[in-house]
Amino acid sequence: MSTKVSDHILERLRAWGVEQVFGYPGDGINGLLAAWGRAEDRPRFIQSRHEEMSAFEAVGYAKFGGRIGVCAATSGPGAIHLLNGLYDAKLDHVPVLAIVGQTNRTAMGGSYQQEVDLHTLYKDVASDFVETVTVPEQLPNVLDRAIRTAYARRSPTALIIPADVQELDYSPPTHEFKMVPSSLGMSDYTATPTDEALRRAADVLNEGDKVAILVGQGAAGAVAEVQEIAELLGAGVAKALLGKDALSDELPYVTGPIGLLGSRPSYELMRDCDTLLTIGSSFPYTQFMPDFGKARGVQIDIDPHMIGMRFPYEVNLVGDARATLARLIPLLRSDRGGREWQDTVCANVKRWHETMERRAGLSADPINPEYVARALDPLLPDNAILTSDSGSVANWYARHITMRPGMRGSLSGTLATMGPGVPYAIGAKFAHPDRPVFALVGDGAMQMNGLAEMITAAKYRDRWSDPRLVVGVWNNRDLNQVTWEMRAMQGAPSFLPSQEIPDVQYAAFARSLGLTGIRVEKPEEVEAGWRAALEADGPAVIEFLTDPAVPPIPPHATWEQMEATAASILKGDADRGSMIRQGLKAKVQEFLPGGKDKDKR
Ligand SMILES: Cc1ncc(C[n+]2csc(CCOP(=O)(O)OP(=O)(O)O)c2C)c(N)n1
Ligand SMILES: [Mg+2]
Repeated sequence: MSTKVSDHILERLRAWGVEQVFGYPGDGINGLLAAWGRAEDRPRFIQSRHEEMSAFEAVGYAKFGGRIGVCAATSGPGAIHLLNGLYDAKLDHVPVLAIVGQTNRTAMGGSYQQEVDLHTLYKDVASDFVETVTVPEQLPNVLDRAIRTAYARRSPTALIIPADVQELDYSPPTHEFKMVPSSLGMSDYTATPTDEALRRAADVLNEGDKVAILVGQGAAGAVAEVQEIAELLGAGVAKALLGKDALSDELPYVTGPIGLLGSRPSYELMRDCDTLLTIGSSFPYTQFMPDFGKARGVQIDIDPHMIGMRFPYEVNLVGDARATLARLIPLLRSDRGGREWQDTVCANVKRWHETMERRAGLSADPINPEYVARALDPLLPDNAILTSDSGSVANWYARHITMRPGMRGSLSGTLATMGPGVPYAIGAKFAHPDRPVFALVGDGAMQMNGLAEMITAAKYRDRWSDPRLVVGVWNNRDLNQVTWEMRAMQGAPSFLPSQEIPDVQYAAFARSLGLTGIRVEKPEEVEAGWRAALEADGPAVIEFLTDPAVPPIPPHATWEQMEATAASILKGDADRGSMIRQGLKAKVQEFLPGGKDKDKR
């Protein structure tokens, strides 16, 4: 039997170690689907409910698995549906390959059924590599390059394969003019800066008395080195959200998240430091970094395209975080004096944890959303993987979940799209079938994507050796993050037609799929609810009726404001009913996310 182009593609994916492709069928990839049948489903075809979910699953798989995620979709509408997930990969720097169909070559340019100019459509999202296969001899090169480029640039790449090309007999490139043969694989490699640049960086750091370190996902491979340099410099360490799992929250000098969803000690760390060392982060919000002129800066980043922005750094070290820190550390002086700066940071961190605990302990109507996250925190197994959706739940994930060594967590950090919570978790289950996975999701995101994707979780539950896939839903009947943003920025009352959402029976829906479904309506049932979800023998949805009146207070609110306003709002002192209708009183509005005091230090 001859090998068709489609057979060759699957064979080559297997040769690259690709174990599954997250996809959705359509006649634009019928040739490939037939090849999948001939190949006995190797790599395995994982069917979602929507191509955007396939892309998110590939992103989740790549984020947690540390290897390329592959997704596939038909021409036209299928390829269009992939886009948001591919942009998520692009903005968070994740290697993903998209394979999409196209109409037959004879129909191209004929305004044919489902014909979309995919090369143009994908030109931006897959700007590092997008190619249309028109003859068999382009393979394997274009596939190999798409994979190598995705790894090298940590970005999405795309192959467009017309339906009729998939059906052609495969013939490899020959040893001739205008042929481009290719080979498999590439070695690991390590980028490091020059000695001279390292010395300049060491000079800046050695002269600093109050050092702040900011880590992002690029620091994840350098845990020991980040700890060593933080201790050597007597520094505090703040974490961008994508770097939440890069360093343990149990270290006393780790100030936790930074930015609008961040912590007060991170805010103070940046406000009061005299030196900033950023490692593997392109955290975008300059206003949460030190004032210009107040602190000197050094940045370490693997990507010369991304370095040197956001803050006027004096030294921009291009290199792998671990290798660079290993060479930088010996250049730092070990005779630093007092530890007052780090002691202050540690005291602030302690105070923050106490404040957070008190905020979570306040009663609400019916359940305080902060408490839901806080109650889960101690129940999380050491090897837990967490995903968070976009929405107010990301605040609670950022502030109440304690990352311990070995735990993993991620969210759509840069695109901040709604909807990846559940599909990321499914991708994580395929990357680590033996680990428990938790998705923290708002009701809006659950209605947008999560509910349908529970069908996918039910379909594949038997593939996962650890049955635990716990989806927690904050059911506040509101698109709450935006409601608060409107109140803060526009001083506007909540515009109910856009903000209110229906109360859906998430747990009952899960049960209708044969999954565990738990609805928690009272605070005293929260902890037992989480425990029951953890003991389920398969995927579980646990929904909590939470109070939309709890504000996601930003980190620059003073300690007093944090305690007082939450308490007064929850007690009803702030005229809660009219607050919901008329927007917040000016006093509270002052420090809401984006409110008029946002830059006040
Ligand atoms: C695709 C997409 N659409 C809209 C938004 C804007 N947005 C950000 S958070 C949010 C509300 C999310 O609501 P929900 O999931 O219920 O979470 P909550 O904030 O209520 O906890 C919206 C609409 C977005 N980030 N992504
Ligand atoms: Mg909501």
